[in-house]
Amino acid sequence: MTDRKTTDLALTDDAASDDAASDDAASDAAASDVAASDAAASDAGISDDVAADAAPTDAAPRQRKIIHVDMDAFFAAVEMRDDPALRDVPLAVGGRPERRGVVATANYEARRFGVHSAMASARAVRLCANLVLVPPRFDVYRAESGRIRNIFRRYTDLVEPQSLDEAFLDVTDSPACDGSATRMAEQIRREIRETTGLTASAGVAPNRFLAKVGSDWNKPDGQFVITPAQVAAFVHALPVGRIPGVGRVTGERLAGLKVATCGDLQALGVATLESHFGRWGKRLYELARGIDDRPIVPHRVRKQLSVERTFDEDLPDLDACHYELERLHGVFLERYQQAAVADRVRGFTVKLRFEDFETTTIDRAGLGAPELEVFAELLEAAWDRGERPVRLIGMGVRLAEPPRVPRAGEQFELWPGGW
Ligand code: TTP
Ligand code: MG
Ligand code: MG
Repeated sequence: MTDRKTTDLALTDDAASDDAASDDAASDAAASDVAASDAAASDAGISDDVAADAAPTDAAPRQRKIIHVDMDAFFAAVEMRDDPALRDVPLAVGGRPERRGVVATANYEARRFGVHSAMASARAVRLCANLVLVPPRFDVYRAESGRIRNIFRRYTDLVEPQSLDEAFLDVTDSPACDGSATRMAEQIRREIRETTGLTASAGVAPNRFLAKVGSDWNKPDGQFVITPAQVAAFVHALPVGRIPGVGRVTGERLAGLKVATCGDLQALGVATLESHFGRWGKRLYELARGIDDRPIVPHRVRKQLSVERTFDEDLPDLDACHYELERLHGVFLERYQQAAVADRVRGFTVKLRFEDFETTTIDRAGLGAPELEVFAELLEAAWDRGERPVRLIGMGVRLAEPPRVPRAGEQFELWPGGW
């Protein structure tokens, strides 16, 4: 373990950026339930006529196929993979109890004792006397996260990561697996297991909401498919607590309105729901009917990975540049390992900016490891172009697109009927 302060900070950061995290945290802090709901409502971007448009009629415009993939007990599973001694014990990853740490996650064994994410570690240790608590290793989780994202991108460009351990994929137009989203989800989970040694669960459905619910349905190491034909029956019986963003506070308010399932929720008009829950009420109205038109908004695929540094004082000669290049290389390697892009490297670059701001970049095609030697040669070539003091050095690798999964069948239907 390095510096506790840094680790705890990072832990907070990560939890804050995670939808699921804010929802879970609601069980400990009532106020965050409302925050989670608001967040869910405000990013909806739903136009006013959605409810009318998206009703499941024959005229429905186009049926999307969305997969939500979520790793099982992610941080804990990584720790169990890397240390056999942790495999058969109740395990939590988090901050130390005596430092007011919180649990980031717990393995399934520890969950049986009631240990869960966002719980104070001190409480977790009281609930489970044999609990083994290990500090998080974010660099490793980030690297694994990069590897699973590379797998997702083999299936579609429309990948929207939600946190380190989960992402939405819009595979409506993906030709993989003959267009079967069910088989894509199975294959993605298999590839994740083969690549990382970790298990993932998936939900397959016509929209984000149902795909997200689906990925939780058969956890761990399972998947659940909700076809368009099954949506109405599925939501009718779905407990409202399963709606992402509905935590303890909203759940209790709904219980006060005699609402336990989405079927019950359907009995309430949009005006009633808006009077109780504001904008979030409109969204609840739609979700209760299995309607969610929010698109999958992809993160751009990385085309290059580089680091650069501007110096307080210009570097006077080539020797000074070599010295700084070596230091920068250390920083670069750290980023490079976290990004998990080794199999996509297609070239190496060095950039120099001279004292007069003239900038030159040298790029050499090549595969393989980004060794210091390669960059040192490029540095010399770049230096020769200016031969004067240097104010900035940059170095990096050029990356290829992630390879696509080849089509399974010879024919690609644009509107495949099967799931
Ligand atoms: P989750 O996907 O919510 O949980 P999980 O993967 O541990 O377990 P599950 O099998 O139920 O999906 O979160 C992913 C990771 O994010 C989790 O391993 C640790 C981290 N995290 C936090 O740091 N704080 C939190 O409050 C939550 C919910 C997660
Ligand atoms: Mg998970
Ligand atoms: Mg998750």
